[in-house]
Amino acid sequence: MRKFTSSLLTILIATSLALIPSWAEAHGQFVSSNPKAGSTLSKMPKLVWVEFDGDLITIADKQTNFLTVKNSKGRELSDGKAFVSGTRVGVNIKDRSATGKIKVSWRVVSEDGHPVSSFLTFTVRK
Ligand SMILES: [Cu+2]
Repeated sequence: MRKFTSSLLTILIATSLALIPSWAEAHGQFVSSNPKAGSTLSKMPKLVWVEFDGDLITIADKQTNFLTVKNSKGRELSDGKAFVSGTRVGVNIKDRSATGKIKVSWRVVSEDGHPVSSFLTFTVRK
């Protein structure tokens, strides 16, 4: 019964979140990323991820956590399929030829059920 109640609560929270525009607040805190924010690399990594200080909320069959990786022209470099593993959201890079300033943006649902969105940048210089 408790399990049913908590999953019902999760659905209710997620449904109400979908109706609220995203905003950045200090809920789930950014902890780390690959690549590091502000770093310079010689090649695009295969995988980009962002880590938070608590588990991200996922709901079966529904995407609640988003991560995009774009070049300076705004072209998406990932395969568009963000995946969550505990405290991390990651995405595979399909175009690893990109250079210049790369922007990693996210919108995730943090452990307390609140949406968190922000971004970081890194640079690829061959
Ligand atoms: Cu919160």
